[in-house]
Amino acid sequence: TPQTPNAAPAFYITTAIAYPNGAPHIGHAYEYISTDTIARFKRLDGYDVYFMTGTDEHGQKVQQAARAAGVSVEEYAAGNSDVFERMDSALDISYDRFIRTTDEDHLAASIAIWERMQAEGDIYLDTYSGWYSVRDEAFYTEEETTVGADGTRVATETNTPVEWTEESNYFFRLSKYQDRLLELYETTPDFILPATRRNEIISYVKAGLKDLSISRTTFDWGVPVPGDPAHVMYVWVDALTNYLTGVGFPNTDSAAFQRFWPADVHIIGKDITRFHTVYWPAFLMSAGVELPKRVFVHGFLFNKGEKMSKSVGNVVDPLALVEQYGLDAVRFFLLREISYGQDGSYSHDAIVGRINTDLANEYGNLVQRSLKMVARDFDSTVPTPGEFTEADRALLERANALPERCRAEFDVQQLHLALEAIWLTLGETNKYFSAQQPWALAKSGTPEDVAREATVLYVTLEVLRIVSILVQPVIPGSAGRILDQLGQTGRTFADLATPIEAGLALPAPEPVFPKYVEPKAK
Ligand code: ME8
Repeated sequence: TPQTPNAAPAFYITTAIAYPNGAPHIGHAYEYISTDTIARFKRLDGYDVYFMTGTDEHGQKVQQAARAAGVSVEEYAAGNSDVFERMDSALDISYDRFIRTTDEDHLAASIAIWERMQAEGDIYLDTYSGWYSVRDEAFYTEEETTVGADGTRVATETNTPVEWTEESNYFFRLSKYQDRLLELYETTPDFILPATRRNEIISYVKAGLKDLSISRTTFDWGVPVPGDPAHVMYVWVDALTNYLTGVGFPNTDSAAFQRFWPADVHIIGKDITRFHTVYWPAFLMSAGVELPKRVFVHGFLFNKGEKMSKSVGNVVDPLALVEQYGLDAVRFFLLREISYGQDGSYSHDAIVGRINTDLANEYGNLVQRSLKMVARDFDSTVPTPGEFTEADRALLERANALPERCRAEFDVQQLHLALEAIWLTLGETNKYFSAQQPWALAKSGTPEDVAREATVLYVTLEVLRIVSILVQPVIPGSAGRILDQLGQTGRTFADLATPIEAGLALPAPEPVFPKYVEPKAK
C-alpha cells in the first residue's frame, strides 16, 4: 500500500473480484481493461491512484467447483486465482494490489465489519427458509423464482437453478436502511451510474427491503462468524469488504485508509448491481464507515449478440483474442466499440473493422505519411512552422480542446465518448492533410511551398502528439511507440500544454498499426 506523503490528489478505483471457479472470460477482461484505462488516465492526469482487483474465493460456488475438479478448495482457488493474475499481466492491467479473499488481512477486515454491524444492533439470529442460487450466490423469495418446463425452479432474473434452504442464520437488518438508502440515491444522484441502473435500484428499494441472511451453516468454506464458528459469513459480506481490506481496514487511522477511503469508484457488471448499491452501502452505514463515492455499472458482452455459454461453445478466451489481434487492438476495440454502461457485442468482423479503419487508416497511416515526409523533406527534424492559417488554427484549437473534453467524459466514465471525440479529431486531421496536400507542396519545391509544407507537417505532428498522449490509457504500448517516433519524452497530461518543438530530431518512422490480413486458409 502506498504510504508516501503526496501532494497529488488520491484516486481509489476497484474492479469486482472474480470467482475463481473457472477460467476468466472476455467479460472479465472487459472489466479489467476498462478499469485499467481509467486508472491510467488518472495517473497521467496527476492523481495518486490506487487500483485494486483480485479474486473472491469463498462460498459454495467455488467449493462445489473444487469438489467437481477433485482437488482441495484451497488449492483449486489458489490455482485459478493465479490464472486471473496471469491474465491481468497479459492484458497490461496496471493494478496496485491483487487481493485474494483468502489473504490474511482480509480475515481481520471481515471480522471487524461484522463486529461493527453487530455492535450497532443490526445482526440477529433467526431461521431462514427460502431459495438459494449457488451460481448467483444469492437468496431469492418465492416470487423471484419460476418453475421451468422441465420442472426445475430457477431464479427468474438470472435463470439459474435454486435450491430450498432452511437453516438457522444470522440476519442483517437491511430493512432498517431502506429510507437512508433512498435518501442516498436522491441526494447523491451519481452514486449509481448509469442513470438507468439507478432508476432500477430506486424501484427495487421502494418496493421494500427484507432483512438479509448473512451466514451459512451447511458448509464451511468462508470466514467464520466471530463468536459462533458453526457459521461462516455469507460470501457477499466478506467479498464486498475486500474494498476496505485493500486500504488497511480495520485500521482506519492507517495512512492508506486516510488517503484512499472512500473509494472514488467501484467498477462492476450489471448482474451485481444490487449487492454493490443496496447491501454494500447499508453494511457501511451500519458499520459507521463512509460510503464509496460511486458505483459504475458496465454492461455485458455477447458473442455476436449471443450470450456466452459453455454449452453453446462460444466462450472466448481473452488471451486467444490477444494472440490473434494483438493486445492494443483488443483493448481499443472493447472501449471504442461498446458504449460504456451498455451491453455490447464482439465479432471478428467488428474487431477487424476497428483495426483497419480506426487504428491503421485514421491513426497509423497519418503518423506514417507525415513522418515520412518529415524524414525526406526536413532531414528528420520537426519542421519550423510559418504563420498559421485559419485552417491550421481551427485544427490546433480542436486538438487543444480534447484534454478537457476527455477529462469531462472520464469523470462520468464515458470512455467511448472520449475516444469518439479523439477519433473525430483524427478524422478532421486526415481531411486537413488531404486538403493541404503537403506532397504537392513538396513536389512544387518553391521556397514558399516548402515553407507551407513545413507548417502543415508541424500542425499535423502537433495534433498527433496530443492525440497520442491522450490515447495512452487505452493503448499504452502502441501510443508509447508513436510518442517515441514523435521524439516525445514528456507524456503526462501536464505535458499536453507544451507544443512539439521545431528542430527536434526524430528517429526513423516505423509502422505501428499494420492492417489485419486474414490468414490464408490451409
Ligand atoms: O460476480 N460481460 O464474480 P464473477 C461483462 N465474485 N461482464 C461480465 C460478464 C459478461 N459476459 N460476465 C461477468 C462475481 N461479468 C463476484 C463479485 S465483488 C465484491 C464480487 C462481470 O466472476 C461481473 O458483472 O461472476 C462482475 O463485475 C465480474 O465480471 C466478475 O464476475
